[in-house]
Amino acid sequence: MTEALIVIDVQNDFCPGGALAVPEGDAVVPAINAMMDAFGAVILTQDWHPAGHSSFASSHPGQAPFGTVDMSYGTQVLWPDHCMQGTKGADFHPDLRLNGDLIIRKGFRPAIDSYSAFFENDRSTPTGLSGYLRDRGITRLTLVGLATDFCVAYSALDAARLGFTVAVDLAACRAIDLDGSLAVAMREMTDAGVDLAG
Ligand code: VGL
Ligand code: ZN
Repeated sequence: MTEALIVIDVQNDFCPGGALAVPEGDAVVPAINAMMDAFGAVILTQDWHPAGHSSFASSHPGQAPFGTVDMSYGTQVLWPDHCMQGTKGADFHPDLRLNGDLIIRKGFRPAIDSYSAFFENDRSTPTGLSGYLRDRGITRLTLVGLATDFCVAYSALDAARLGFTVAVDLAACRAIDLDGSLAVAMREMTDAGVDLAG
C-alpha cells in the first residue's frame, strides 16, 4: 500500500537568514532527502502569500510581529512578511530534493492564512490535498518539515481528523516555539492519535 511523505514548507524564509527563520530549520533538509526514496508518494507544500497578506503584521497598523489579532475565523498570529509569491524566500531550500509528485501551495488567499496542508485556518476551506490522496488510494502519511508547532501540527491534526493514519517524524522537523506553542502542539497531536516518531 502506498504511504505518502508530506514535506511541509521547507522554504528559505523558514531557514536561518530567512524572514521567519525557524531555529535550525535547514537541519531538516538532509534527513528529508534521505527519507524520500522510501515512500511511494512525495508531496511538498509551499507557503505562498500575496504581498499585503492578512497574516503579516505589516498589514495591521500598530501591530508587531508575533502579536495576535481576531479574524472572522478565530485568533491569528501576526508574522513578519514571509514566503511572498515569486520571491527567493518562498523558494524551497536549495538543497531540498524536488522529486515530489505534487506541490501544494497554500496561504494564497489575501484574507485568510493557511497553516495546514489540508484546510485553511477556518479549518473548513479545503486545499484539495485530501481528495488527491484519496484518489491515489493513500491512507498512511508521514509528515516532516517546518514548523513543528504550526504548519506540521495543523496538517497532522487535520489529517487525523480526516481519517488518515498519521506519523510525524520529529527528527526531520523543527519548531518556532512561540509562547509554549510546541508543548501545546505535541499534546494535541498525541491526543489525536498521531504517532510522534523520530
Ligand atoms: C508557518 C507561520 C506562518 C509554517 C507558515 O510553515 O509553520 N508558520 N506561515
Ligand atoms: Zn505563512
